[in-house]
Amino acid sequence: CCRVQPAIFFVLGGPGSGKGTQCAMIAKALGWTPICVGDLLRKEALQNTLRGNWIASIIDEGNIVPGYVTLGLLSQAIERERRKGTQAILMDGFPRTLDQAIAFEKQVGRCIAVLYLDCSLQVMKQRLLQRGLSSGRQDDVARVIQQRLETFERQTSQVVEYYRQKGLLHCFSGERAPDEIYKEICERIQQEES
Ligand code: UP5
Repeated sequence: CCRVQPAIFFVLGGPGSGKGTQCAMIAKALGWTPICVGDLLRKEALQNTLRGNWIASIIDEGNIVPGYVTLGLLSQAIERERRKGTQAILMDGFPRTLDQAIAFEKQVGRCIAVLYLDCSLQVMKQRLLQRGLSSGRQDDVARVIQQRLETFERQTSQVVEYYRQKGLLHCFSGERAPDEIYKEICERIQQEES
């Protein structure tokens, strides 16, 4: 019952900046656990209930699901990991707003660091349009991609500033090959640990 909380790293960046790709690579290398918040929400959206349909409609407009819903799902997921004795969690794509960042701090705790993937809007858009050809994700279509990019600029950039001011932000250029980005992130994590 008395296991310590896993260390939490937030992985942020615009839609298509490579958060999921990097989380998978780092998690595999370091034995950490990735939690893709978008996946948790998409799973909920599949439930054919009022709540599920409501979440689906928000995602399909490229908007942000209210923090209390996301935090509820996240708290359960973190608790499952805590019971398993997970050492560290890579939180892929959360928090999306400043309110969510502050609510997480109050309800769950502090993150250790924030890994931010910096990518131009053009590159992100191109990647998502390309992925949309085969991903089957309903939000990987031009109209919703545009909306997701705007939502990111309007809301999530404030979160990035918040962590920059706290000195927790680690910025990486997300426009290089996945392997290069991954190596730089791992080096930075090792520096932090030593
Ligand atoms: N790719 C990746 N890295 C590359 C590289 N270095 N070079 C070239 N190509 C690269 O990658 C996207 C695509 O780019 C892939 O085809 C990949 O091969 C290629 P990925 O690693 O998936 O990027 P990622 O940043 O994870 O993109 P994703 O589309 O998953 O980001 P989103 O933030 O849009 O999606 P997410 O699943 O997190 O959220 C979806 C929706 O859920 C949100 O729009 C929102 O409506 C909702 N949501 C909330 O409301 N609250 C939350 O807290 C989280 C989500």
